[in-house]
Amino acid sequence: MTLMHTTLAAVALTGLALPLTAYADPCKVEISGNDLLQYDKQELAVPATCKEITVTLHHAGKQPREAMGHDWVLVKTPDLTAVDQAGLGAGLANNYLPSGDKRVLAHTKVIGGGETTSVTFSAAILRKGGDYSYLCTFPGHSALMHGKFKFG
Ligand SMILES: [Cu+2]
Repeated sequence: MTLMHTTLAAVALTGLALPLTAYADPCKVEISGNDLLQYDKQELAVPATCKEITVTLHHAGKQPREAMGHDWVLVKTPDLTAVDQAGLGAGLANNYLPSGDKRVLAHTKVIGGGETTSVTFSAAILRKGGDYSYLCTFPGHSALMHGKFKFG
């Protein structure tokens, strides 16, 4: 009888957990930046089965975007430094990104403390297992603010 009860309880708990995991869409990922030039994640990963990918960037700090702005920019890893350099002269009004630069695969705008933004892009631009990275193009940030983006 006791065993029976335990089994039923386990089934009930499992049943409860399933809908919760079902809601977590693996094609939607989140990352935060703070006032110490840090992202909270060194790596983001989405499965290659995703058709569309959404990245939500949250700025957990308090500094305004003019002083400690952050964005999230997706590039092929070999393009990281060049895109960062090209963005320097573009200015905050252009989110520190050169306009029409094909090396920029996806990007958010630059946000300040307490703000949240997101970008949704087609996964068709990515190759499964390709070498991708993300960075913050605010001047001086990318040395610390970058990470690997894994697709598939
Ligand atoms: Cu930044």
